[in-house]
Amino acid sequence: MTAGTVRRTAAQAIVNFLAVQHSERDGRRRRLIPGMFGIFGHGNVHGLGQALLETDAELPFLPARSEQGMVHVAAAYAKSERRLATYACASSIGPGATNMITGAALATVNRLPVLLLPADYFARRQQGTVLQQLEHPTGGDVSVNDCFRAVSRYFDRITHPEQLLSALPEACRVLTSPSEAGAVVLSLPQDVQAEAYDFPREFFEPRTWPVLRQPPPPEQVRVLAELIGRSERPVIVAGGGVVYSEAEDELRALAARCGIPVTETFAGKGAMRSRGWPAVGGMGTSGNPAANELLRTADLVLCLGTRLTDTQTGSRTLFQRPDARFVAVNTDARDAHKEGALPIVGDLRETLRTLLAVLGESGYTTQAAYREHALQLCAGWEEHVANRQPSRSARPLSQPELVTTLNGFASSGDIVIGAAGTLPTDLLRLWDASGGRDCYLEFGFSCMTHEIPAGIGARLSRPRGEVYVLVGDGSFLMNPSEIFTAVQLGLKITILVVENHRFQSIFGLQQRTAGEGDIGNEFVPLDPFTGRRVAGSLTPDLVQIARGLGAEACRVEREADLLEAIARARADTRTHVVVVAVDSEAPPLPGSGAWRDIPPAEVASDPAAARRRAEYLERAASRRRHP
Ligand SMILES: Cc1ncc(C[n+]2csc(CCOP(=O)(O)OP(=O)(O)O)c2C)c(N)n1
Repeated sequence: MTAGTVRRTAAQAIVNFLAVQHSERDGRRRRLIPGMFGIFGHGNVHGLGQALLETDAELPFLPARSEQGMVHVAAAYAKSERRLATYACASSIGPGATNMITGAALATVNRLPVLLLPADYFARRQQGTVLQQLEHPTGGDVSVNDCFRAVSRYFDRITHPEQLLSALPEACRVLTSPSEAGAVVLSLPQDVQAEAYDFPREFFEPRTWPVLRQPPPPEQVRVLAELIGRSERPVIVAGGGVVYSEAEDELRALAARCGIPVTETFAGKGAMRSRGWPAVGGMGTSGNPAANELLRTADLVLCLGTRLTDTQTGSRTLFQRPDARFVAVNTDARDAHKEGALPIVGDLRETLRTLLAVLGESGYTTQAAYREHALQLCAGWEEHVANRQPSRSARPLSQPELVTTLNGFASSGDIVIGAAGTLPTDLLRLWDASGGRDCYLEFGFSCMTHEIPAGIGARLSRPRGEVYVLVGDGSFLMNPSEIFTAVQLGLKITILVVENHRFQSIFGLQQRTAGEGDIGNEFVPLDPFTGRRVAGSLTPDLVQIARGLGAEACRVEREADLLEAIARARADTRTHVVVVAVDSEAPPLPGSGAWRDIPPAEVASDPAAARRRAEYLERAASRRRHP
């Protein structure tokens, strides 16, 4: 060891370095990586495992039941922390590593920072083929970890410990970059993890990464103010960027001052923190008809921090005015240019503050007739919602009734989580996020099994308030095992499983786009050789699964029993699972009026297929072609 250096293995250096990294925004400084989740195997127990033992909880280590699950935890934690902190996730080689790929994709799609540390095959290759190695036929340097390249914002393979001197700072830069955040992957060959190097001592000094609020170009903001000033029917689309940049107050101020209705995307759900004018609710295929009608006739669409995916834009059929102008404010230049928008690349909160200052001079507001029209549309939708309050009768609840019952019970500081299936739609439409009742919807990747670990991530970020996880029975059966993680770590969450005995969402899609028959969307017994339905029924006991994993669990059907179960859960410190047997034949909510492009077959034996195709072509023809 020379003066000014400290000898560390690559793995020890990673732990020492990560333990002293901080992020800072608006003068608030916090640990960037408060801990590491992981599952050990022969690929990392001797390396990262030894380093964690050696450094004695400098970086707290937390276990999970699946590698994918722990990435879900980290992503949800990052969302709850507004991207200012995340967890590291470590895996062994081979299957442990590839299990993290889905989580990496989810994080990158949703622009959420996660730091993944998959182990990799030996850099030196003296051992011959090792356990769990995929021998790539044409690339001697290719491992399964190269799959991460497609789903991450930064990937590096550390073949010498000293590479960490540049790789670790670069990883932190990307993790804290508002325009680049996503999965960051440092692939760690087994041998290199245990090899030592003389690192400069100052490399392990505490470091703070400023999360910069990039100011928007003032000229662009002036153009935006002019466009707003000339607009008769402006609508604001609030996306996840509003939440990430903590621009909720500015958004509300802009909407209120100018009389502009605000619609929310899945990621932006709750950005207005209120219900009723000027908040007009969720947009797009899963949104409400009032918000969609306003968008259909909008002459100016102000897109704030949104990726504008097909579920939002009705596969580009939603905005029907040929002269509609788009302006997009985003930290990501690609998003800012979508739909031919006037791009404003910059921090959302800064942009809105500048815009408010510019508009302040003009005194612009929309005309009373437009506001009245918007109010009436919203009132119509609200009436639908109000009429669907759960009846006090003895019949089983429908899923929308479950959502409104939970919403009524939730109080300030509580959060509800949804990700896949029909639940995100009902939450987007029905959940009233006013009064501090947060809602977190992951519908960028819409990944089944995200829900329960996301509850753990939210709980890690917010020690107080209830964390409600809403999950379908299909997603629950795909992987309920992180319940055990919540129990093991004493992180209380309350999971409500909607029992409808099928993949309701895809079953509905199947009927609309493919036809009748068994393709696995219903939980019914099937002949293994024909795939056809056989006599009998199937009722997996979800309560026993939950109890087996250590949770308190019960099954309810009626509103009174549901209320009793969630009151019991609230009063307890343990994780509860409430299986809600819903009436899946109950009439659904009225349609959103927005379409989504899922093309039925052009030729098929089913006589109904021709009609489906003709209807499809008609809707597709209304697709707007943007410059
Ligand atoms: C990992 C993953 N696999 C497949 C899908 C496609 N998919 C979307 S929703 C869904 C069914 C979800 O069923 P359930 O959780 O019971 O919710 P429901 O549709 O009944 O509301 C499927 C298979 C997905 N989103 N994620």
